[in-house]
Amino acid sequence: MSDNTSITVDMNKWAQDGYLHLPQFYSHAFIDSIIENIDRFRAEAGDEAYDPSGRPNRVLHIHAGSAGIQKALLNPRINQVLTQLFSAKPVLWGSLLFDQGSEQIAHTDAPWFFVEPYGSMAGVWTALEDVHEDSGPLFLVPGSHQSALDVESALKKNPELHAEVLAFRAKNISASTDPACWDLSKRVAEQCQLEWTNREGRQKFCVKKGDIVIWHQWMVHGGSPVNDPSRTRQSLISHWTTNSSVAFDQHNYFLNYGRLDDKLAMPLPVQDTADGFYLKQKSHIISWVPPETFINTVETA
Ligand SMILES: O=C(O)CCC(=O)C(=O)O
Ligand SMILES: [Fe+2]
Repeated sequence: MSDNTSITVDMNKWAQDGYLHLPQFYSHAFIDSIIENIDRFRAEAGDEAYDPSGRPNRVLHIHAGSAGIQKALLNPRINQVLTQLFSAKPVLWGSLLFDQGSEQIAHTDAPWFFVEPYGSMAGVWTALEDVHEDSGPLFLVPGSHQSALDVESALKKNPELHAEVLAFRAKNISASTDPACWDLSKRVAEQCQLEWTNREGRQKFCVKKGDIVIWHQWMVHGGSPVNDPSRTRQSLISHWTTNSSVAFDQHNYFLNYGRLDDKLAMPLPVQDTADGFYLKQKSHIISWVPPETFINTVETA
């Protein structure tokens, strides 16, 4: 932990730009202790932690398999910052570890971690090393969080798909318990993705080891192209919500938009500990190929 001094965040900047870059939020010693825990996790996982060329694979929810990383993510400094941004207690939803640039297309996280009220979910990007401009830096579109997605408007651009969705909606059922509609929700997600893919106004973040970047639920963001594949871009991302947010899974988000009520809410497996709140998760080593969109998992077992 860097120190325990109190931090006051710039709420005006957060409201206007939808992100905060906090330089040297963590000391190098703190980051090095995270890296030691990552090395230990990979050593215990063995070959599975690496792709055939020997590159470290990505890890989804590494904190669930490493008590040291879990403690690091639930540290009091980030807790203090997120409590201010949310005006509520933060809950660690999940984490994502990258050894190299993600090259993830421009997207927002909100549909995959959909919570109400607006703004009660955020991503925190922690630089585990200095980011080189050719390594595929994180990019954000400042201010883009001000326009949350309107699924209905996006669907009106594809009348055939819209008609299929209206037929589903006529059934008046929850989409999360009806696997037969998941392909439809995926196609709606792909249609909605077009709203972000070519979004202009990107700002790249060639930040330093120990810096963090926090983005709002509706911030358009992604990974820039990796110009030099020999470079690493080690980063640990955590996604957060609050203990007073109401969550809905992505299928209901995409198909039952405009009528998400308590009956459709998704109970979150929130664990309440002395270090803070987190969702019960399992760690997964995932393939190197960049997924088209971030895949959300909630362990309900
Ligand atoms: O690190 C990146 O390149 C993007 C990561 C991202 O989109 C996320 O974790 O939500
Ligand atoms: Fe994302």
